[in-house]
Amino acid sequence: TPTPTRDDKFSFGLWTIGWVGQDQFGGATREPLDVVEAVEKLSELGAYGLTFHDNDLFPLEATEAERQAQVDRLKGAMESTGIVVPMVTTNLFSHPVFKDGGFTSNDRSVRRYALRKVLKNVDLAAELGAQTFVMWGGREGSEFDAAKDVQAALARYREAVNLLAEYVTDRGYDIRFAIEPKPNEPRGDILLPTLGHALAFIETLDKPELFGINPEVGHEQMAGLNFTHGVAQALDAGKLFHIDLNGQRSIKFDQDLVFGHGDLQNAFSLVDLLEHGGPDGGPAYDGPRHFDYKPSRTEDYDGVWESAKANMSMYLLLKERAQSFRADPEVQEALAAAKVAELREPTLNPGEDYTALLGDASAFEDFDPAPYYNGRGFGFVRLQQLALEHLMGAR
Ligand code: GLT
Ligand code: MN
Ligand code: MN
Ligand code: MN
Repeated sequence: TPTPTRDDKFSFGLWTIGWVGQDQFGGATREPLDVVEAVEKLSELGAYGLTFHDNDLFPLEATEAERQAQVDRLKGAMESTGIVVPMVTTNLFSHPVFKDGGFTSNDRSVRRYALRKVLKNVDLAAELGAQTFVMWGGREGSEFDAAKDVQAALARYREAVNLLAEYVTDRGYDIRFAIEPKPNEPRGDILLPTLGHALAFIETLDKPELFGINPEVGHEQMAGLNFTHGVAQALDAGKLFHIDLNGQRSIKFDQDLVFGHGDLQNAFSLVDLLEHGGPDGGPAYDGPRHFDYKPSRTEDYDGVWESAKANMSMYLLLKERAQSFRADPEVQEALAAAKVAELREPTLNPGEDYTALLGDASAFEDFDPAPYYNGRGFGFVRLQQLALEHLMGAR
């Protein structure tokens, strides 16, 4: 399998490799992981970045001195390994104070506390050189319709993130925000449940240019959606600021499997899009390839590091498979037969308006739709078969 290098821009959340295996039904199966060891190990495996929540690094109750000691230990490990922190995020979901959310809790004092917690962590993000600040509002939501005024909650969400945008602008921080959608879990229903909801919300903000999204493979797939399609729409909107790669098998609880260990076909089309979906067939996204997965609680630390490697291997193998797919002359011929490139051609002629279209008899009066019945197939299934043969290494 291919060896990852720093140029591949692979990053991991400290909460991923550091997940000790606690779940709804059982306790931890592993000892906590120290941040210095995490950084050293990731560096050794070929990753380039580490990301974290404030409380992955130090507990919410930490004193200033305890907090600083952990920040200094992380900085030391970054210096000695060259590992960077491309993204930072804030935990507004674990502590009981956030049981009804942070920015959108019905309790105003909780909302003010959440804002102060995030502002403090934005300073840390800037100090560590992070350019993206992720906001996953896992507790922003409800279980009971009557208990949450959703329009008011969205207004408070907007108020909060507008303040953050003003803050980074005034401080001169080179930071953009990425909203991470999820449909449910831990809340029964989470606000901004899909990337489409988040994209629409962003357009209502004071400084929409500072906001994009951090879509996660599993979160869209939990809602039964096609992740590759969603990412393509985010790219179309110029809003793919960051990405959470992992695996999910169908509509069920958030599995956070290794990337590619869920819907493999969709992972293939995703890597193909990220690597070859640009206008000239080059990369369409140049940000971190960030893994947000959970090493199975059945594993010991050898298994944790195996699973970290597996994420990077899957990405690189899929990239290699996508290259072989694109380079195959038979595929190129099938793509042409399927008119895939023809969709890039504008439907109207240059300068053509509706009057000209109405005057074009070839578009309607002389156009014969009949041959499309029982003829003029697109050959999409043949193309899909070729894609799967490449994916399986049969070509
Ligand atoms: C949490 C969540 C992830 C988010 C993290 C960022 S926290 O683990 O399940 O999907 O990306 O807040
Ligand atoms: Mn998830
Ligand atoms: Mn998760
Ligand atoms: Mn995530």
